[in-house]
Amino acid sequence: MTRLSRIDHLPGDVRVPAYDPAAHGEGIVHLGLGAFHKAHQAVYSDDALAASGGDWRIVGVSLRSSGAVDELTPQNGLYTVIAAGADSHEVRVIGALSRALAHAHGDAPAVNAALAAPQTRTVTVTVTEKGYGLDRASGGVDTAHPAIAHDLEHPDAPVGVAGLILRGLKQRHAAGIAPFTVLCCDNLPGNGKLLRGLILDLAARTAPELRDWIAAEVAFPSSMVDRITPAPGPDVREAAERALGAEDHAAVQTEAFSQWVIEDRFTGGRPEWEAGGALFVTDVAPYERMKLRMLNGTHSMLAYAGFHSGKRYVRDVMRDADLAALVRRHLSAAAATLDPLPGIDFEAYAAELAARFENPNLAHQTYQIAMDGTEKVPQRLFAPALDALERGQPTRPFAFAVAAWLRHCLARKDDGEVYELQDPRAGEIATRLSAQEDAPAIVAAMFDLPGLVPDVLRQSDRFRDEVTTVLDAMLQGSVAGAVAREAAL
Ligand code: CS2
Repeated sequence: MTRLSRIDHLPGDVRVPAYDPAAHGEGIVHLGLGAFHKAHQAVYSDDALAASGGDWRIVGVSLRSSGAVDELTPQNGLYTVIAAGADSHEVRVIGALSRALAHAHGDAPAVNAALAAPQTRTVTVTVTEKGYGLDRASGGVDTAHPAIAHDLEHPDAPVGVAGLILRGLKQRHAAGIAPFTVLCCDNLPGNGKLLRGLILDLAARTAPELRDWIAAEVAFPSSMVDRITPAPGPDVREAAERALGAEDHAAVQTEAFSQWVIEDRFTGGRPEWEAGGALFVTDVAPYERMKLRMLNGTHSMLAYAGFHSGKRYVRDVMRDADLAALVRRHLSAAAATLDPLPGIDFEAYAAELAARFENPNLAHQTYQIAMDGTEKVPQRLFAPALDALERGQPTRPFAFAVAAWLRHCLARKDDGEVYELQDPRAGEIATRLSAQEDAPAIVAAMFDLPGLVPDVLRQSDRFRDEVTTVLDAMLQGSVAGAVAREAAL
């Protein structure tokens, strides 16, 4: 069977770019060429290219692996996005990606050249929360993060996001080329501001002469990104092959829903992402808070509680009456911590989220969402718990979710089966928990992880008691039993 590499001769029901990809130059460098970028920002760029053209194609960069490049290069950057709604199905080939580069596999010079090139006006980033090397307490770099540690030593041969962006800016400054705009697309609160703080701190340490110029000239808009995109399995590739009549090693499957809310601060122009439905606003923070607390917070809760109740996929969790009731409880508790957002009805948003989680056509593994808890729970669970505490609202739903996360940190199921705890702090967690058997000791050991739990929560007897009570029920009985009891409260 032939391999996807051109957009003519595809079956009529496959949507193809409504423009000639080769007729458009590059304008964006994207760092973190994973499934989410391919299903989200690249699709908006495809819509923008179709609507208003411009030289806005994307140079996609994989920082560590070469997989995406091996998949995409023989396909001229083309790949399929299968958008599977509960009752909709769209197969679409995306043409926005002009090249794929593997930074750690021989393409470092090409990445460097793309970041320095005058036509690169925007750098977008999706490297997941743990990819940045951010010290959340200081807002600067985490010097223990491997990429940061490397880039502090070798600022002229960086391997991490911050180092690459900084070196790109440095070269542009030296050549008198305007800086690019840096657009963070990861699920972090105030993500633009966080990335700006990271780059400014790295600059202060390795290129102090640039710090003030970056602070004054480089825009770091924040953005809220949303599209549930499971890590693709072999079934996705097979489905694409059936639809295209050609092999596609880079196909991704995602949901029909998609949302992108972006702070409109771009110094070198931008694609007309509105054509794909992006919303440009002056302040993204309330949208981010809503999404992180309602979608992602609930996702984390259902992933931990669901995984330990024997549910492989999110859709299975939603078919369990007790777990589904806890999902609804968490959604409303999270909504209650938010200030009103004009034009948004949180109840309707919650109903829409529950329906998205129920999507029978998406195989989203609870184990996948459960990874990297230490990077996720602060903004997803601790932040709303803190607000709930201050507002005199119930904190129990957040305490339940935190207890389920702690249960997950034990790296074994109720039946004794062990699994890998995927978390950048997994080693530290294993050491802390190795000698702990009972709930109060586990809570104490984990609440004392440096820089993780906000002081007010750590010192709240109420919150600690709630977490301990739930964890104790999970350990004395079972997670499924604790879920049933919780749902009956
Ligand atoms: C999920 C997110 O894996 C996770 O932690 O909560 O990836 C979620 O699917 C996306 O943010 C949806 O936009």
